Amino acid sequence: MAIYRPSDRDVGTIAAIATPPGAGGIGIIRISGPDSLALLRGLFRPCRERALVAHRLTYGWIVDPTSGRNVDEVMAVFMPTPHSYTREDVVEIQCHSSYLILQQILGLLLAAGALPAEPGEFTKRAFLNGRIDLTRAEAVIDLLQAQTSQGLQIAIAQLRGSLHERVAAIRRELLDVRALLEVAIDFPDDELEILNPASLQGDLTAKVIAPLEELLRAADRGRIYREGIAVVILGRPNVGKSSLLNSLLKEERAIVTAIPGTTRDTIEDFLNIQGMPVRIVDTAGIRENAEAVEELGIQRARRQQEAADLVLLVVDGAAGVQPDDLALLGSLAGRPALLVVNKIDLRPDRDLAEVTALVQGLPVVPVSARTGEGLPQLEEAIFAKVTGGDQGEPEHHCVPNARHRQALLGALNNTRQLVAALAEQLPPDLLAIEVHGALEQLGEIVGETSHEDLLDTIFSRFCLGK
Ligand SMILES: Nc1nc2c(ncn2[C@@H]2O[C@H](COP(=O)(O)OP(=O)(O)O)[C@@H](O)[C@H]2O)c(=O)[nH]1
Ligand SMILES: [Mg+2]
Repeated sequence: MAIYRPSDRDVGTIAAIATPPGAGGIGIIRISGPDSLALLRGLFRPCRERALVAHRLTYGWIVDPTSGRNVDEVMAVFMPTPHSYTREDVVEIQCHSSYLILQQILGLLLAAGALPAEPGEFTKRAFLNGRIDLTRAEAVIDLLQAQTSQGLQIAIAQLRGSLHERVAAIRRELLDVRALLEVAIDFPDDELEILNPASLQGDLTAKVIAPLEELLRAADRGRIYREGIAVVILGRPNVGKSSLLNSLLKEERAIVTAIPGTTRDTIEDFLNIQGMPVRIVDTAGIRENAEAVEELGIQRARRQQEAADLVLLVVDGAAGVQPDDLALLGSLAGRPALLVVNKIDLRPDRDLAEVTALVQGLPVVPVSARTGEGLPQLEEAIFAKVTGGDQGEPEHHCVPNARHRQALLGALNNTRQLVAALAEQLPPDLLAIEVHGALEQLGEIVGETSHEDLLDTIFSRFCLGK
């Protein structure tokens, strides 16, 4: 794997439409690179002479330089390096948001020599030019994709550098240790005096191991806010699975009929439960002797069940628990699940003790998908089940993602080895290998030692113009 080296492309001038497609009030075209201002001047006719003061909007017209035709009435702004999103010369043109106008202006820019920007290329340049580290670049994507306000707060905190600062503090400690080891390697006679292994072990534990462990705990605790969870609704046909999905989403998402076997595919949507993004999936009712198409749906339901963080097993409270329900229960094989007793509006006097006894230990939640009764309790039960009662939101909203977590674990591992090696009084050049390993891992998080394919993976998740 090669360390990323900027290419010729990275120093060219790029342009893209930065606003989402469709008619709207304003559409923005963004240009970044050394030729930005020249490109703008080539097609912009400001309405006043003393125009294009840095960071000030200027009113004028975009004019096709070959035909002299007016393209659109716009506002343009020039943001010279280094005070811009990418740290390069940046121009933004605000025009009327019509697909045709945006395409025409972009076309004129490309004809004049701009390169079409790739998804995420503006943010990638901000990273390559050192304005933001990799955790902040990733926060930009998280910001755009956040499903809940908690997810958004985590992204904002990371964009403000919360994770970067913590990782940087740990790295500084390790750099000090590395410097110390280098001196010890140069002066082998005074090695013990220089290193003072006992005090070094204490420092490493307090200033490296403990903060790493804390970040890893935060990653585990905050994961559900960052990534969300998948909840799958499972049950026999006609128990009210699709009705339950619809009433949780408060919309008619899935088709509901009195005919068993209507839902043949899986249907899913997002739900916000106390800040946790929940992907909720309705499945085909599972029964024996289904015909071919329905059987395909049933197989999908089983696959969804295997991938779920939580299963809602729905039974018909009016009909009572049936042998097929118990068979489904058996197939869950100890996976996290809740038993939802639906249609309690039909049997309001129903005693649930009998059901509770049958399902041994599974939490039982009575609801009516028709009247909405019990749904708030169901949401609470879902939340309690996946958070395991630990409702604390991540402190400081600093939540490392899966990629960071991997690197933090690696760094922790190296540091533990280092402490063990110090205890065994191994020679400093061996100790230095562990320090190097830990620094390398932490460097990956902030992007100082990032490999080309890692950067490609990260920035390709962006949309165009970002
Ligand atoms: N009375 C009552 N009927 C319900 C309730 N939930 C669903 N139903 C009815 O049960 C039938 C099957 O519902 P559906 O959601 O399609 O079940 P699915 O096959 O499990 O997806 C429909 O006629 C629904 O109107 C409920 O809470 N109360
Ligand atoms: Mg259904």
